[in-house]
Amino acid sequence: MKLFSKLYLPIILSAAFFLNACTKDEAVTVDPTAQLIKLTEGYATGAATKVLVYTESSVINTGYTRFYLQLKDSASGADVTQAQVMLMPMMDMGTMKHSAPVENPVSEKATDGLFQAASVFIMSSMGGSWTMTFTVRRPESGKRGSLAIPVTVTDPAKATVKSFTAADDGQKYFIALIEPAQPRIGINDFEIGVYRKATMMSFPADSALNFTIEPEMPTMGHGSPNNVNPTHAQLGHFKGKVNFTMTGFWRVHLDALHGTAVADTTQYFDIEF
Ligand SMILES: [Cu+2]
Repeated sequence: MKLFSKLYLPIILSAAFFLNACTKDEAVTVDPTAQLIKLTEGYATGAATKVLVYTESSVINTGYTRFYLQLKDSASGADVTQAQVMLMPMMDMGTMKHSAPVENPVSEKATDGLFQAASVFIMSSMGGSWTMTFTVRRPESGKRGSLAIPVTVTDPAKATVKSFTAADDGQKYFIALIEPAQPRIGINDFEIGVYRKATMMSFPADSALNFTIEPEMPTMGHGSPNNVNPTHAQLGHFKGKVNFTMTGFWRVHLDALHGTAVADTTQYFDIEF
């Protein structure tokens, strides 16, 4: 009997725990904003919609920044899960204004109650003041309105957005490092967002460039094998693999080409972990 209980009690206990955990999971609805930071909230005046703005960090750096919007009807307070959402970042530099690359939500339907978008802040607030305008259009009423918020943008210790003027076509391009966000030893996802400056107000995603990457540990004089050059996936996002064989300071050199015509060979991303 003693042996029996010793053997089976842990099994019975873990089974009970497991069943309990299952029923609990079904009852509790997961808050989609639990891992996010609420930046601010306000009203998209004209659209009768309250806009709650979430980000992944309370500090907004230059580079690729995701925004998560939760919308509520300003009269009823009910969740709004169907809407057209558009972002417009604007930097006022005193003598001139310019925008930045944006990714509007890919669908008019919210995912887990959130509309996900992104912007690439190409300068810090040292150079002027950023305003992000969220425009919401409610399809059932056709009502449209906007919420504009000030955004303070700081430069991170290591830049995650680079720009160059291409040697072959004379166009200006912005490259934002998206992955690895949490670098580790071994093969990491490598992802960049690529945008062309069409005008001061328009920075469309670009898929025409192709890239080669080469990681280097500058202080140790070696690189790494088995890297995969990033290729275009969608919306100007290029995906590849980068191999960090040890911790420390890595410089990932990035060459940009149009076919075989060299566009730029001067850029790199520094990554330290
Ligand atoms: Cu600027």
